[in-house]
Amino acid sequence: MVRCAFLSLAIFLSTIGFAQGQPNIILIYADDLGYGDIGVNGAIGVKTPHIDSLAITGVNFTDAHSPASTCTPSRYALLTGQYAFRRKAQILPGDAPLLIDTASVTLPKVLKEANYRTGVVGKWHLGLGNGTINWNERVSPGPAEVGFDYSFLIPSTGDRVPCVFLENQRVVGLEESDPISVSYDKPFPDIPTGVSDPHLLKQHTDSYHLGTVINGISRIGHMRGGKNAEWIDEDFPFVLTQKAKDFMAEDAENPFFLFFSLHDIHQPRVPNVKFIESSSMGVRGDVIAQLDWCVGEIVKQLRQLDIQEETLIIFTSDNGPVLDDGYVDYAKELVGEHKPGGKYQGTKYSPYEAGTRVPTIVNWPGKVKPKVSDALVGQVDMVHSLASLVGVNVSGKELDGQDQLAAWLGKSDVGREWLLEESYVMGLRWKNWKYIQPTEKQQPWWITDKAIDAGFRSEPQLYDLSKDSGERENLAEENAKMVGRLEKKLIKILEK
Ligand code: NG6
Ligand code: CA
Repeated sequence: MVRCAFLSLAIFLSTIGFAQGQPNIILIYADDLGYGDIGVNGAIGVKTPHIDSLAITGVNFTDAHSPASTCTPSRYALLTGQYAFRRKAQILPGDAPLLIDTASVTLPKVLKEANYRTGVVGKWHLGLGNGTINWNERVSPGPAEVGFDYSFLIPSTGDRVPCVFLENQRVVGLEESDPISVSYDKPFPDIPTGVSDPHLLKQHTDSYHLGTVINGISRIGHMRGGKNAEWIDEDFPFVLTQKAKDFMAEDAENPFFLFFSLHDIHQPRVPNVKFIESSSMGVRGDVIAQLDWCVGEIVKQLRQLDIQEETLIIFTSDNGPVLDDGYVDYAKELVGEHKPGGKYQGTKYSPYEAGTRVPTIVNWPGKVKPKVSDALVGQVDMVHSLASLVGVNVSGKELDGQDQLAAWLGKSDVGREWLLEESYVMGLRWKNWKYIQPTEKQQPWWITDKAIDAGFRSEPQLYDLSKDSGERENLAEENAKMVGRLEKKLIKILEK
């Protein structure tokens, strides 16, 4: 009897926990998914019914931004609430040290303070270790040292070595007799590369991705050993989704935070056979369908665990779309009328809107009312906004983010007054205006090689997005005063 009363008190308290604003939080982070790549935002080359359903029953944002137009800087800002340029952070190689200072505020640490169980499953790309990494022992510091109780990682990117999963910072399936070595310098003489053994390749690539061949795909960098631990790219959706589901089920009674960071739709785009030809756009469309399936599986698991009502899902992407990023998968040739960036100009790597304006959905049944929101929101505010949701105070800390919880939950249409769009050149939004800083520098040659316009101009650029969403007509010359104001604001942010 006493035990029974205790049990019902415990259940009552945990229900209160949920009711008071401590829902489970699942942050589904797609890779390189463009604004126009989902059905509700106008995709025509592929269907995304599961993502669309979250958007229709939640808030679908039209002006939500990743912090940067590339992966590492975006992820850094998302998890720390600080802009990545302050750490001079760019896309990291696969053997880079951990970028996040273990002493800094992080999203998982904030949520742990509110008694959340925290986990990350999928792409990391934030560096690991302190310098030289020994992949044959526990790799540290890593996710655990910045606040994740559990981690299952693609350590860097799908196109970089090492091509192995790390579970709680140890390589999965590693055999002692076959240790792993990684080199971003020289190839290992006895290990096939895309140059020495092109006949092994099932997808060709440009000259920047011709390192070690793993699973018929040459990568950036070189790797030797760990044969038994090598991943199979085609299995990513199943392996990662299962790990995510297991994490959710482990203790579904108490609040958890899951950062589900998918490989899709980054290159190499090698969909599982289940998804081949599920779009009209070749493999780039097929991996969007694959991504959509993963999202559907997460929702299915919430229903099975009977916790959908207590779960806040945020679905978004780390940067805008790119068709040709190096591997020869005919994304450009097969895209047809589909517009990966929607009506916006730009790509991954660029400061134009499509570089950072990404699909963004917030879904929380019963708590978040369905709507389309035009509020200007940015992922750099995730730490502050979720801290505010769960009642943890991060104000007074030297961070760049703001508490924009009301906008994120669709309760306010205002959002940010201004927003930094970090790229190789900096962009700044203020209301309907978009300013891009001039530079005398040339854009990196490997971007130029792909015919990508990364916005490098010696004169300032100013666009009025209310009339010119495609950023075609530079109004800087006739609006010198506005240019001056925005440049001043930008300098203030950069020099903070
Ligand atoms: C680039 C790589 C590209 C991709 C990107 C990272 C070259 C020429 N290109 O440097 O293949 O890996 O980095 O993508 O090396 S991101 O989405 O993780 O930022
Ligand atoms: Ca990316």
